[in-house]
Amino acid sequence: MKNFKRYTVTAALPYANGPLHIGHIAGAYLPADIYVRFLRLRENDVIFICGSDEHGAAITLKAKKENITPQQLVDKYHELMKNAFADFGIEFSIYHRTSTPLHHQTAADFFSVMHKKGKFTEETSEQYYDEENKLFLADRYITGTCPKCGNESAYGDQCEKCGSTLSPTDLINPKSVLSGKTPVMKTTSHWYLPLGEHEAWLKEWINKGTLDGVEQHNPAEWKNQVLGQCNSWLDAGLQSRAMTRDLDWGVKVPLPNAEGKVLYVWLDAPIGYISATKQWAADNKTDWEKWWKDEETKLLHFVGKDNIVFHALIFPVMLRSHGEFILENNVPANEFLNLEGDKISTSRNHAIWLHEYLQDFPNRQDELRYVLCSIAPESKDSEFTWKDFQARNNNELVAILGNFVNRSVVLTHKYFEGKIPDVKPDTKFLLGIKDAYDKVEQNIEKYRFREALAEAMNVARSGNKYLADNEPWKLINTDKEKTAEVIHTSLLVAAHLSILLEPFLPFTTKKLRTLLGITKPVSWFFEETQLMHSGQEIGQPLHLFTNIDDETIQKQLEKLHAMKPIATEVAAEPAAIKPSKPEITFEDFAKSDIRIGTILEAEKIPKADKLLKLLVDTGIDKRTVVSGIAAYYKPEDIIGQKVSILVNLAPRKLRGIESQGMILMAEDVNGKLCFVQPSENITNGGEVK
Ligand code: B3M
Ligand code: ZN
Repeated sequence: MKNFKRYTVTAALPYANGPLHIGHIAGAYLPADIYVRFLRLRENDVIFICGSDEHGAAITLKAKKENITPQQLVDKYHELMKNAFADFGIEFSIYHRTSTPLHHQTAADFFSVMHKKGKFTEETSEQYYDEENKLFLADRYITGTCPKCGNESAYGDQCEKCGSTLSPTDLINPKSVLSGKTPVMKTTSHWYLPLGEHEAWLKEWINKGTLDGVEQHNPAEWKNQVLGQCNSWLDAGLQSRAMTRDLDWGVKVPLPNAEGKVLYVWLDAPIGYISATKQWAADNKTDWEKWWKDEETKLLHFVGKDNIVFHALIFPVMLRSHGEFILENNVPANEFLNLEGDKISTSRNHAIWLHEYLQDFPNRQDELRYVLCSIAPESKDSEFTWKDFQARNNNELVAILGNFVNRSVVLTHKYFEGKIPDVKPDTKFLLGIKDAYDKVEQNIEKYRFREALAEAMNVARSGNKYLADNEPWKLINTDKEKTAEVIHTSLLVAAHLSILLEPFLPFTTKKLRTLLGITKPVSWFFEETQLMHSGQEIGQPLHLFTNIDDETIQKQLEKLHAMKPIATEVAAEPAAIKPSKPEITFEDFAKSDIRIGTILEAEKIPKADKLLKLLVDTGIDKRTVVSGIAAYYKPEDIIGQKVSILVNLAPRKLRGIESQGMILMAEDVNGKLCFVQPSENITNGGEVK
């Protein structure tokens, strides 16, 4: 077995063209973060690299649809994703971007080295060209009918309906996304990576873990699904792949006569790990090269299942062709996480978005981290349901972990003035607890995070059992000395939990250490005496977790169902669209006086589930309006909200409160309501006409 001095851990660079959902987190980022936190606790030298993947046709296309530049698009999502990761406690050493000059230079240099060494072949081919816009169409810029399933809006690289991988010439009746016209065939040339030439050494490296007979990694540590995917590609025979594209957004091909050509996004993105490391090293005034070129560095790529081939076959070919780099030790990829009986889908809006979870469940990052780790799709697809989330929170975090800590602290205050009692703890019992370190460690090292977390939670279970067996609340009447021993021991178990659970629940373990009076930064190797000493003051009892009620879960379920895209709902249920009302004249309409206002106050109305009482600044006055929106908005969330309000509606009494006007709401086919707002900031009193 090789010994390693340091770790370079990467997590897939997400495309900066949409927010993150729980599938991304469970697939790559949470396991990577747990692994890195574990390495840091064990005082290893480690860097944790990630950033936004900001190139590629998917980005230019989305920018075009939103009528903004690709740079504006990636700027927007880069910030959103960076913040969501940070808020969720995913602690990268750096979260870089591939649109930076440093990355462009690094990727161009990498390409040049490979090119000089003759690692590419130049090939010409016929490709679709949009004559109106005078450009070659990237695969995503062509739509047409899928030859496999007949879907009329399949893309040139993939049919999202049946999942088939396509090439643009497979499409029946192809159309340019830009002009809507039928594209023509035109000759273009590109640089190809002849992957077939690398098959022999890839087979040896993947399956034996050796390169020219020299040990590199242990294939037994690779997951079956990763080996399986690689071997099925290798068995089918690897084809040459074009490594450049005709596009104007991306890293320019650093060669003469390459006008209008950029590097293929899957060539430049993994180099993004290297450029990010360079930036991190510059920021920290240290050397970057040892993290990528020294044989004693363990390089690991955490990715989702759809990224396996790029990381386990193509990137190694690039690194070896370049010649100066080490290859990765492992690609511990996860499978997919499903949601409430269905695949997570961005295009169908069937997802739980990370930034929305963080808004809906403020300061409850660890609850989601706990559940996503407990159900992580480590060896096969798995499923998230809100009911299961609730059950794991209430029955495990609250009832086992939170309860154990709370009881230990309460008893310390009740019998020992809130201080660690000055007696020896129960060393025999604690010995059993210490076994957990080995178990957690062995599982984490094999990338079995579910099992590792379960082992750590077993320590809290043992703690509860220890309290139940010894009954210190009874023991105190007969044997104060023994009671002191039990309490001291329980507090030490809590201290161990604050270390064992640190990789999984970093927010909670920090709170727990503060509660226990542990002030110094912790290490996996700490002795008990380094954590706790007799007389140490314990904080006031608190609940680390609280129950999540049915109503909260129901709201999330409703939100998920309401999020289904309206277009499909309409197609499925055309009757749900109400027919138009009878015709009116302009004069009829002009009788309505609609103004822009701001909600100043909002409160629930007792015994009226649907209604909220609002105080609205209409610009004319401040008035009370009763509105039937309680199922969709929490009072505290809508204070300061701009609304449109019908101000000349005759006042009417609702539940004994006089409502002076009506807030305008838009309602979709499912009955979901949302405010009708001006698209720009208009002062209160502004007229809607
Ligand atoms: N951006 C694909 C993805 O987000 C791609 C990963 C790049 S890792 C170098 O799934
Ligand atoms: Zn299809």
